Amino acid sequence: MEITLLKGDITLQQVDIIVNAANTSLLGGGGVDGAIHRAGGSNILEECIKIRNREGGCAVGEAVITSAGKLPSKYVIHTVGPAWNGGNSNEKNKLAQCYENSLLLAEEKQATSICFPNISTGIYRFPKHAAATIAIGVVKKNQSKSLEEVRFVCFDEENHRIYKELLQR
Ligand code: AR6
Repeated sequence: MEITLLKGDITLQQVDIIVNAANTSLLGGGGVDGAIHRAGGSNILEECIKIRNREGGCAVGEAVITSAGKLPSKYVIHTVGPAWNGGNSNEKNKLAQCYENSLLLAEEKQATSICFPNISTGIYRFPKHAAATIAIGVVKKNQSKSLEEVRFVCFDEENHRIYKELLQR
């Protein structure tokens, strides 16, 4: 399994699965969540609403999967990162769970490629260096048999620089 890094827009990625940094309502929002729903069209939201009606939404650290609508990927995994609250509210474990549970769902779908955004580092204000360390740590430990590529897609320059540095070590 190869870990790759890209600075760009996750909605443009041609991979099996892209991951969305959603919220517990699954009803969309700003940031990457807004971009994915805008580019993917209403089918994604309709599937999210069905999951919400069935399961009451998605808890922090958990992940659910829908099709990808008009996006070039096959599926979207919606995971809910923790909002940063000073670091004493289990935020680090919850963020690790987002990556772990997304990778488990990807394995269930026998996906060969997946793209992650920098979950929680935007509106939820998780410190970027700590978030990147967690994300890379979980992906490196991952035992998936199907995945050939895990791509980190950074939207902002700062995250891209941090990932570049951490992945070069
Ligand atoms: N492609 C890749 N990354 C992106 C894109 C994009 N098109 N747009 C933004 N990012 P955020 P969070 C990056 O705020 O912190 C939403 O309202 C962005 O630069 O999207 O987990 C949800 O509904 C940042 O590095 O998600 C929740 O309410 C990263 O995506 C809440 O925001 C995550 O930033 C979740 O907050």
